[in-house]
Amino acid sequence: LHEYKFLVPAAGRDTLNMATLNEATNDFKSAFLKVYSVLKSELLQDPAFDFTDDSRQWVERMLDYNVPGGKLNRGVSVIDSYRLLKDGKELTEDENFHACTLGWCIEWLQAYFLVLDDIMDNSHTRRGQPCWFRMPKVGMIAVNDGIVLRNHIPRILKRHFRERPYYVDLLDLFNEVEFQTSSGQMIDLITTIEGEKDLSRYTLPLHHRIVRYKTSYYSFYLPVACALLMSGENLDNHVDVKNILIEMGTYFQVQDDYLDCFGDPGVIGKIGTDIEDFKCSWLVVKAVELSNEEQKKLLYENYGKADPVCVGKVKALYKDLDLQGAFAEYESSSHEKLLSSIEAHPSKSVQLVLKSFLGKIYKRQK
Ligand code: GPP
Ligand code: MG
Ligand code: MG
Ligand code: MG
Repeated sequence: LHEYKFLVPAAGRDTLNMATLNEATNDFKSAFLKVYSVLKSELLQDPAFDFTDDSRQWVERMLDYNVPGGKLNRGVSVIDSYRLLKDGKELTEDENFHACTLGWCIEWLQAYFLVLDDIMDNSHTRRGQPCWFRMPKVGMIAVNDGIVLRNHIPRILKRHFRERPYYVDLLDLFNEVEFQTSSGQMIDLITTIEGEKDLSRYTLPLHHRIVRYKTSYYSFYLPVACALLMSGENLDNHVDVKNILIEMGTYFQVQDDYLDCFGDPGVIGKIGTDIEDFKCSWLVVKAVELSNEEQKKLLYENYGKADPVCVGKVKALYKDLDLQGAFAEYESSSHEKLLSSIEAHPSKSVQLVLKSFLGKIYKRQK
């Protein structure tokens, strides 16, 4: 267990150069990945199911394909946040293992959402490889794999947190957040119903509502809420932190929408489908807002079509409208607003938690 220890003492961080920091982050990720192996082997020996060799192999391959291959930002944020809440004091091996375990529960949740989201969005690639449902022999078995991933979370929590005073709160937190995410996903999907497509409904308030629910709660609030629960905090006392994290999640999803069109697929690991899917993306909301009558007509005629020619016309319009410029403006003003709400928070350690999270995503390319 000693390998899970943090390699960079909090106090020394500012004086370290980027190379050392990156190295430390990599070492940390490899320690975090060791906890993944522990959790995976526990699940593969779960006494509640009589595994055959085939079924055990299926689950193992499915987990390795879908759980550990992302940026791991959400998972790692639990440990970072917990340490900051402990004023940078070194974590015990037990604290470190448990924070990593909660981090992995979030990564499991993310894997479950992504496996299903890629089916719903008819996507092709994810994390630089084909979407799971596109793999030979997988297809719609991926739907059940999503359900299996989802069910692993309470099994991990039960094994490692059952005896803790905040166990019920933890279960409740995961349930609440999953409900909010699936509700957000629902509004993301029902705005695109065939025959009811209407770009004039795509406004910033609708966009904000979709992304708040489908992304912010599970990606931003959940990691920090897990760290708060581990620190013995009552989440009812941290509504202000939650609100800042929700705004940060909105900013993150605007970046996701932007990268869907303007990102490098080689870097983001996925090929965008928002234009084809008639998604209420930040880009199309901005395009509707900035278009003249002629441009609006072009948008209405070409948005939401699978034909690459139509997609190309929409992308060309985005460039004509200088949505790259509009995004750069949004990015800096949103960053400033977030920083000032963070600095208004009374607790220095909470400020550090929020700033470190924001620092990880500001101007991200993937
Ligand atoms: C991201 O939307 C939202 C999710 C991954 C939540 C999915 C929720 C479910 C209940 C399945 P997105 O489609 O823009 O993400 P990406 O661009 O990564 O496909
Ligand atoms: Mg998607
Ligand atoms: Mg989606
Ligand atoms: Mg997206």
